[in-house]
Amino acid sequence: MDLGEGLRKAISKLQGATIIDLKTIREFNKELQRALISSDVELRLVSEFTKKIENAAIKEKIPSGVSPKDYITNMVYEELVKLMGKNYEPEVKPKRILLVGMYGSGKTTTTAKLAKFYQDRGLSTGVICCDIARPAAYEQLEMLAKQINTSFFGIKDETDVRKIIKEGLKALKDRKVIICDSSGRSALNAALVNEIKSIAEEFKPDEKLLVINADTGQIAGKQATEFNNAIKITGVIVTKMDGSGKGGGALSAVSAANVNITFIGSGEKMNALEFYNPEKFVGRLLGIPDIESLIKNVNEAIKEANIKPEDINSEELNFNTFYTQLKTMSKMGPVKNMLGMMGMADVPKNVVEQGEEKLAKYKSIIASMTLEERENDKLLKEHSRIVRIAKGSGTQEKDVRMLISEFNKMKKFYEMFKNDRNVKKNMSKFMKMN
Ligand SMILES: Nc1nc2c(ncn2[C@@H]2O[C@H](COP(=O)(O)OP(=O)(O)O)[C@@H](O)[C@H]2O)c(=O)[nH]1
Ligand SMILES: [Mg+2]
Repeated sequence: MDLGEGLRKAISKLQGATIIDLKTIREFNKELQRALISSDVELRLVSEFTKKIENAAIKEKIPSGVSPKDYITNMVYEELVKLMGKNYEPEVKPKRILLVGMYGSGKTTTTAKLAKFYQDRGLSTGVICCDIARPAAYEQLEMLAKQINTSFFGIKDETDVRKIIKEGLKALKDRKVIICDSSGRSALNAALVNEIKSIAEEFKPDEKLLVINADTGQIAGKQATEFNNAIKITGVIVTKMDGSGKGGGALSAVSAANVNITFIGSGEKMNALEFYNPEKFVGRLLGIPDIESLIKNVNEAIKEANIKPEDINSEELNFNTFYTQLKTMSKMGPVKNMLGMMGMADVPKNVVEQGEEKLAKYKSIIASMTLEERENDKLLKEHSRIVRIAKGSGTQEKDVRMLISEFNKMKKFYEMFKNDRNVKKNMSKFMKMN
């Protein structure tokens, strides 16, 4: 369970609460603490954090019209945002940047992304390969550098990092921004620490950024502490935020090293680099819909799939609307994470991911229903109707039953959806944008 999941669990437990009393808050805080501690957030920080929530919840009056759940959720969100630092705005000026981190965290990719970032803003850039551990590190960075049209420096099979840096700085002396990639290990050991210290001494970087993969949980804090002890890092980059990880470990890392997140890596492509934004980050962590990226993704999907807003907006689900809904949802299927961002994390996946063939079958089954049956699904409890519909549509009884079962799943989801104010709010916002 990552941090976000733990926090979401705690928040969902509040759902039933009608009044906020000390007991409810303490129970909630216990869950919060468990989630934060299991993500290696410092104990002191955890206790400060939950104390604040307890105080605010007990002393502050909950405004009328706000449910306790929404109120506390929002408070947790705001506290986390505070904990997670400010918006990042990189200074576009000549500088040297050193990237460090574990093996596979995304250092080499990010080295090139950063070079492209500064280059796109008018500064000449160059990259140095100082990864002496991984056999193909040289070729990987060389290839990426070629791809983005930036200068590359490396010495193949050289193991003296000081020598690489010295010569690299000479070769790239006319470059405004120089970014240095370094070796990773699966665990930080004395050899790597010494190597990184040597690089930092020789390279004299203005920024020393720790690269963390978004699905790093527990150990991110320890990594940050160790790298910080070795070279005093100045910031964190969280990569692979486009994947399943939600960046839970970053909270531990920034609190352990007392630095901020700078950039977010959001894909393998060279332009998949975003400025860190705490609201967005924490929203994602907690499963609170991220309306900005949502709108963007949804708009793209809608354009692609030619979906009309009224296709989604129906609040009543019957067999008349089911087919359209199904079709819409299956068209949206390819937009990864979208439903999750909308707060619809519990949407039945197998209902959303329908094949064309199955959809066609469902269409003919629904066409064989009477008008009455389409509006009132309860009628389909009668066996004789199912037999008739199967015959009429040239399908099997089991196909009809399957359709009914998926209809019921969707219906359940619709009920939940109708009752969840967050989802509704976002949905209507999203509908207005289209
Ligand atoms: N999806 C995704 N993949 C990434 C991202 N950053 C890096 N990767 C991929 O992760 C893998 C490891 O990256 P690499 O830069 O070689 O990591 P290093 O070992 O730290 O240098 C590569 O396959 C990259 O393409 C990202 O932001 N999103
Ligand atoms: Mg690498």
